[in-house]
Amino acid sequence: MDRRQFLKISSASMAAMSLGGCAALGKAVSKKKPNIVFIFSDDHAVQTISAYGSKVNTTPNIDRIAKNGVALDRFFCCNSICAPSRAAILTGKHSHVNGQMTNGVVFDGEQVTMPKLMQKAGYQTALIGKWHLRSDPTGFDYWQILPGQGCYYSPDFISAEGQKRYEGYATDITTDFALQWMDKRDKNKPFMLMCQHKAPHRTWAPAIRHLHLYDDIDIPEPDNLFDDYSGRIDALKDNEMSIENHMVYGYDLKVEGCKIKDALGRNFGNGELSRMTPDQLKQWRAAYGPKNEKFMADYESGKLKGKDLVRWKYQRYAKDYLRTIKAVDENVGRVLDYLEENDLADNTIVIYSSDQGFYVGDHGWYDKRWMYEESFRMPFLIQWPGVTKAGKTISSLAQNIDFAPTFLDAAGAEIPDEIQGVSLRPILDGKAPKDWRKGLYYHYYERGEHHVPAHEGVRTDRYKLISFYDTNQWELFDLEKDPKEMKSVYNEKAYVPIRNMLLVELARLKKQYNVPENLNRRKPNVKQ
Ligand code: SGN
Ligand code: CA
Repeated sequence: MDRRQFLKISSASMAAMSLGGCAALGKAVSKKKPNIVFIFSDDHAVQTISAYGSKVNTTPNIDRIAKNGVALDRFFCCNSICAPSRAAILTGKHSHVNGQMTNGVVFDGEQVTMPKLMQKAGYQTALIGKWHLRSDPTGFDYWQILPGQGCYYSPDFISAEGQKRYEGYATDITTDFALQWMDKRDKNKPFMLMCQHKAPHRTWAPAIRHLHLYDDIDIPEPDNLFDDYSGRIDALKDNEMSIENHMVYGYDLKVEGCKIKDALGRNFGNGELSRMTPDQLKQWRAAYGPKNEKFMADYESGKLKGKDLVRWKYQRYAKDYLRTIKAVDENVGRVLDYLEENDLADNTIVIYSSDQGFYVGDHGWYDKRWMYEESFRMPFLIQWPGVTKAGKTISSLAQNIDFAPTFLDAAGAEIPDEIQGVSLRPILDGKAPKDWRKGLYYHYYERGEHHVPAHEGVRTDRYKLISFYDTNQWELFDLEKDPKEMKSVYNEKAYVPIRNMLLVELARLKKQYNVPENLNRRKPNVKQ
């Protein structure tokens, strides 16, 4: 749709905006439709946000959203990988329905999506930053996206006019574009802005101003950094995402020129360096160079080996990951300040979230994909003037398919029946309705990078059942007794009733969401 067509449709729907639509805003302080600012990052683990009790860093600006509004602490994705999570957000549907089951396929932007419905409801829509869905964005009046995964330094952006490189740091530039768009938008219409950062995605390249952050401290290690994977399925041992074995020295760990290979025989360098200005490169080398020299000396003399070497890698990785989060947090602050300074805060819903969680040494890993809590959970902090009760934590089960219906609800628009998620509005005051959902469905389909097997499962308030169907293996976790999921109780006699209850719930959810039998199976299911 071109801009003229959009204006026609949006002005028609504005004219059609009924009193009923406004009434749907309920207790909202303003009679005007609220704006929505959706700040979204890539791979940001809940355990690295202080509003969720992080032990490793503080995020004062992200926390502002939780203080002004609420944090949901049982918010999950339906498929813990980038493009599928983004597609679920845009469509309000599970991966098998919206077609984005893996990162490898092109998103079908012709289907009904929330941004298009928001336009119909009279909203101006903008998307800035990481997109990763391979097709051009649809349903946005303005878009400016990173190609593919995007880069941290001197990033290229693609807009309707073509591709252009910008000097600077991606997290800052993405926010610059977002603020510029808010300045130049049509001030007579409500708006939805999706501001989507590349950070803190691999290769965790910090901004120059943060290169020395955390230099003088040790980041606390998770208790299960040295997980031996006993008591769970065999596939855990076969992962290719461990800090010990699968970090590339030159690439992930930023030991420039390092020839040591990882367990997969890799020893390439980091492409960000070739995108830096001479001055940035000088500062980068001044920060990493002396530390890398010490590392090489300790490694070559045999002083750094075994668990100490893993610990060194963990520190290098965790510090860089947290440094990139520092820039995200600062930029969240810039957006919040902008809204406050421009009298928009009282009528704007602000959300901070990320496409999935991440392992920050938990289970000895980096990356995501598994249905275990650290990558299954997503941060979700929301301030919604007149709806959220300041400072509350909400523990009702919620999922990324709920974004679309929540936004449509806020806009006073109809939520089409085909949307599988539900509006979160009824739980945002902390009092969940009695019939609120009791189980969530999850399905990861890929069988590729990082060697995580395909699996599906169900999570309730307390339990999680996972089916690794390629090998017909199951896991069951009692999250109250074993929050870190270190031992499956699937085969324990005491858990047979729970197991049966979860099997029924899984079947019920699959029926509810129209999951075809044997979906993604290589061979027909064998009953266990
Ligand atoms: C890249 C990363 C992987 C990551 C996938 C998916 N490798 O391939 O570590 O799991 O993206 O991430 S990298 O060397 O290119 O960084 S996702 O967030 O886009 O789904
Ligand atoms: Ca991601």
